[in-house]
Amino acid sequence: MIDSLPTAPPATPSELAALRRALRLAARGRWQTSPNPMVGAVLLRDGVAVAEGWHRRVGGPHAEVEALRGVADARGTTMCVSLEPCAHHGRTPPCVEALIAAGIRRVVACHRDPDPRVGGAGLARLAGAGIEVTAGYLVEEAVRLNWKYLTAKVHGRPAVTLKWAMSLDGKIATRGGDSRWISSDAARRWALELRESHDAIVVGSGTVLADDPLLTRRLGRAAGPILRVVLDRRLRLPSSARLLDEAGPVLVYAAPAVAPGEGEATRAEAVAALARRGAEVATLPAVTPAAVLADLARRGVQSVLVEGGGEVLAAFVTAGAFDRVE
Ligand code: AOF
Ligand code: ZN
Repeated sequence: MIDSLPTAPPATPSELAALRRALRLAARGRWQTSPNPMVGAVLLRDGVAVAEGWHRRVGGPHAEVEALRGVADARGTTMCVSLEPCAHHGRTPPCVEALIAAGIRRVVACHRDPDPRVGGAGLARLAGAGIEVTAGYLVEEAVRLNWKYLTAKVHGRPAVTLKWAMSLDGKIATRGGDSRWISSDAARRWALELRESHDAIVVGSGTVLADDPLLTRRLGRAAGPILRVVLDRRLRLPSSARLLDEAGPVLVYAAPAVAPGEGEATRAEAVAALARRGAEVATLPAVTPAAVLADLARRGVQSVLVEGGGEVLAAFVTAGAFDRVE
């Protein structure tokens, strides 16, 4: 759709600088915006910044609206924004209407929004209202910033990061099977940062049985607790697991009973015991990376950190179901 927009003068050096500033502002929303994107905006009058804003948290005003609030009269100004302005009624009204009503003269954006509710319609609506529109700047930087949001929107599944600690000889646990303490303090801190920046953490039940981990956030950056997901085909997760003591949602993916009647009573008991401890058990025909990611996407999860163990990591690698390895 960008291709069909009327041609407008390309971004000037001051507009490019404003976009760079907008990207830095956008990053301030880190930890608080998921599942929404990080977005920043700078308003220019005659090439000089007169207001700026960013999307602070999901559900809050969009970056463009925050910037508009900084001036009494926005007529004739240029809005430089790191993402195509939205055209839909979501948690907030469409930004394109606010921009048109404010009398903006020109909009410069990094790239199109792959959200199917926007998808070029925002830029088209602005152009249709006689506003100069140009896009396609600092795209690499903008994509790097919002890679989780963009992956989720473009592929219809959460963005996946695989993380493990490995010794120089390729081992992920000590001889005694301890996989918790083979890395340094600095590496463990980095691993905790990853928990702050992903919506969900995924482990296999083998890891829970071996390490009895908490899988919680500890750095206090993200707004709430992380969704803890246990892949547990045979429902082996004990209701005494320490992770069930911690506040925050726990989701267990299990396979159905093997054959009709077989182990149904013990299965129902295990489900009930986990439910009493606040965990939800979801049954999937097969507990595969693809099935798990599809279900998580339906639940609005935008990003997933897979922490192990070896079998779970191997399943995601074999399925090609990952975007990043840490
Ligand atoms: C944001 N912040 O600054 C911009 C967004 O649920 P809503 O109403 O907040 O809408 C979310 C969608 O709005 C998001 O998926 C994206 O398409 C669009 N733009 N979102 O959270 C912003 N500009
Ligand atoms: Zn918007």
